[in-house]
Amino acid sequence: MKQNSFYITTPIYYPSGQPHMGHAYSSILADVFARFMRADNKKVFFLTGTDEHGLKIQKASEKADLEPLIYCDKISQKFRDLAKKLNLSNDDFIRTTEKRHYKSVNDLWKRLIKSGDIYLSKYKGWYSVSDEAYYNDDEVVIKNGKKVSTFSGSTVEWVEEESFFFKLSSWEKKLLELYDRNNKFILPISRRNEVINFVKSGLKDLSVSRTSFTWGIKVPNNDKHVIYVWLDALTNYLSALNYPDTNDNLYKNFWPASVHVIGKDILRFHAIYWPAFLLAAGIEPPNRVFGHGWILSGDEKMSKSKGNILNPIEIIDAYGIDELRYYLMKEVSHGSDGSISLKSLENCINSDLANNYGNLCQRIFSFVKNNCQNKVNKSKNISEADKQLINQTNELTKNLRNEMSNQNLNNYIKSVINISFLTNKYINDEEPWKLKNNNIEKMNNILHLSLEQIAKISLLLSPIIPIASFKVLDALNIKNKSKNLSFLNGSNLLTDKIEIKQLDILFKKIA
Ligand code: ME8
Repeated sequence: MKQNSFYITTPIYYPSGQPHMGHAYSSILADVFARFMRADNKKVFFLTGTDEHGLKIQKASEKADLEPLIYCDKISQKFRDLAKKLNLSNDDFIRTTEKRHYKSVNDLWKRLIKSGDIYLSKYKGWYSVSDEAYYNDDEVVIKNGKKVSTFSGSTVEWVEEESFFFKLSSWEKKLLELYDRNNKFILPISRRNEVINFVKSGLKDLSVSRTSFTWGIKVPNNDKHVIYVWLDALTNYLSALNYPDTNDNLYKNFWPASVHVIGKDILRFHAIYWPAFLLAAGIEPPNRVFGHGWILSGDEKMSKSKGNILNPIEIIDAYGIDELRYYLMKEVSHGSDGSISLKSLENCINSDLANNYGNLCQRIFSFVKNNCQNKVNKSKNISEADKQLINQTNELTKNLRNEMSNQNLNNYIKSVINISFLTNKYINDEEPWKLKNNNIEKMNNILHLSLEQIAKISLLLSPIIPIASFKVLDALNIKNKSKNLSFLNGSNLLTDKIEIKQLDILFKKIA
């Protein structure tokens, strides 16, 4: 695994409808990891995009009465706009209808033909257009008179057609070896077990082409067939690095991917099919697949077909992007499903952002402005209370890199917000306002340490709430080249004599 570079991806989204909160969640989660690694001085490549082929998109474009590509141009743009609105720091946005992607899918297909892993036969079985997935007989039940997948609940249809097959069955042992060799290939652990049990129960060969529709990448040398949309879509992770040019710097620096962030519904494709395709093609598999849970509305997965969508754009316009990012990252437990509501969003904004971190910044910045003309000096006399706060902070920060490299973002946020809480408590206990007239040196020291704490907390929060944190760091006059996490190695952020700027209100309390 490459130590100094970090390649992270979101799923590429189906442009079959409006972007919703589930998409926002996947994207923000990946963005937080990308921003953290960048702040920790790693070379980062962060990719998102749209997945534009297959029957689902063909049907959606027919419904909209548009040519598939024109339809995709339109909806893909909405996902690009969403990426901006979510303040994603993506380095690229890939579309599977781009030339570079065709080139890469063609190459992968040819390699799989060459290795003898693809053969022509006939598919007979169930297919779900909504999941773009094949299901076995024992994965299908009748519900309200319709055949549905037990896995996703979506309608399936019977398909019989000539098809190319990928020899998935012969990769069972190699996949189990991979999960064993890299025991964090699938996180969280509960999902790893789920996948291992599925593979152990036996894998069938996978149909990887279709003949009954045309909207896809044609099979090389047989244009009756289009390539199965998942084989096409997964390859986007390579196309963005200019594969098949394996001498390209992007490919050399960033493949294998560090982590594919995805929702649990598409785990099978990423944790089984994808590494099998790659192993068969002689390409190193990614280092990790992180399968997050679903955002629920009440008890149900939020989805267009269920009509229970909280629209991310409306929420951002009403509450702010940092606010939404913080809420989703803090409140949704990343391994499991999480219910969201406006009430809990408001509570979270008030308790953590307005009353805790925001209040900490505001009270110290205005005190320093009103009592010290924005200038503060550190002294050599460190009190017991100072030492205690410094030690507690060190204790809380020592595991943060580890938490992030294992995608334990909930623990990370808990620790950082706790540092803010402890700093507020330190200020309440030390009461610098009582020292204005009799101990300026001590008062300065309390303020200096509080500002140092604010700098650390802001840097640690910057992957999650970049806008607010950077406002604070700018007001602290921290130079761009120091806006990183090297302080985690034990150095101080602020010089002994500092001058700060005015800081406007960061988070308004919601009444
Ligand atoms: O699956 N909560 O695209 P997609 C959390 N094109 N996550 C959710 C969610 C919810 N309510 N609803 C959807 C695809 N998601 C494929 C990906 S990658 C090579 C191809 C997540 O637009 C879902 O789990 O249907 C998935 O990870 C992502 O949004 C994209 O969903």
